[in-house]
Amino acid sequence: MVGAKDDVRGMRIGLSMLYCLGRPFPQLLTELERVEAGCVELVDEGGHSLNERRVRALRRVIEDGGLEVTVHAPFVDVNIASPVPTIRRAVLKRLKRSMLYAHELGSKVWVFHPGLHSSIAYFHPGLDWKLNIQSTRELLEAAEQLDTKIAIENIFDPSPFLLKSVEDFIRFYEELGSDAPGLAFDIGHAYINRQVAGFIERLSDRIIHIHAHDNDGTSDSHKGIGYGGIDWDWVINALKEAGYEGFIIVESIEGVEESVERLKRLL
Ligand SMILES: [Mn+2]
Repeated sequence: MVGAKDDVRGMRIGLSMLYCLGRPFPQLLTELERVEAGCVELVDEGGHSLNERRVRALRRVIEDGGLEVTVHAPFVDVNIASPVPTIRRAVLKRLKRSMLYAHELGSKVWVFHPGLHSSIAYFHPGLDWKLNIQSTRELLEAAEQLDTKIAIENIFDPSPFLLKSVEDFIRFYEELGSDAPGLAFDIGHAYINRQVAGFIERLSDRIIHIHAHDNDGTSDSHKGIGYGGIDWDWVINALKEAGYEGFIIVESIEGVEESVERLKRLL
């Protein structure tokens, strides 16, 4: 295991490497060497997809920098609620491999997206919801074996994702009970849904991870903190009052250094 101790309390800023996903992998390593945050979220996708060799290279940089790490699971063409059994099996296999790499990196949290409604959802009401629950249980089982914390992220409306609103998550957690993944609360997505306060008020006990990025309330533009309509003073205070302890990962794709600085000042 690499990275710092688990028992650090309070809110800590991290930086998602999403902003440099378009750059070649060696540049990710260079970028990690100069990150001004104690934690980084690696994106296991596209040109930065994890493999054994990359995990070894990343471990060296992470250890040298004394960085804490979280991992964002693959998300391209990933639908854990796919009604096609071969696809769902392939998706879960890919996700479990990602979870294993995350474990090897000493990742504190592994974040994944909920399943999506398929184009045959109309003909099989409830099937996608059921498969989403089933796959989540399977991922939880894998996570328990690795002793890894996993968190499912809220997406925004309109989109075919199964978990977007506060109400979706309340139903999801009612069905799963205590054996459930944590909530990776994405503030930018919740803002598009007009439910930032709702998530904090009604689901704060489930939030174990946070993504922070800004937008104008209509499109998921992942702007820098302060470049959209989100009232960050209010959000950070509400999270403090709710007793949130964990990472708050800047997931902007522009102005990332400034965003990290702005959030640091608010904590
Ligand atoms: Mn996010």
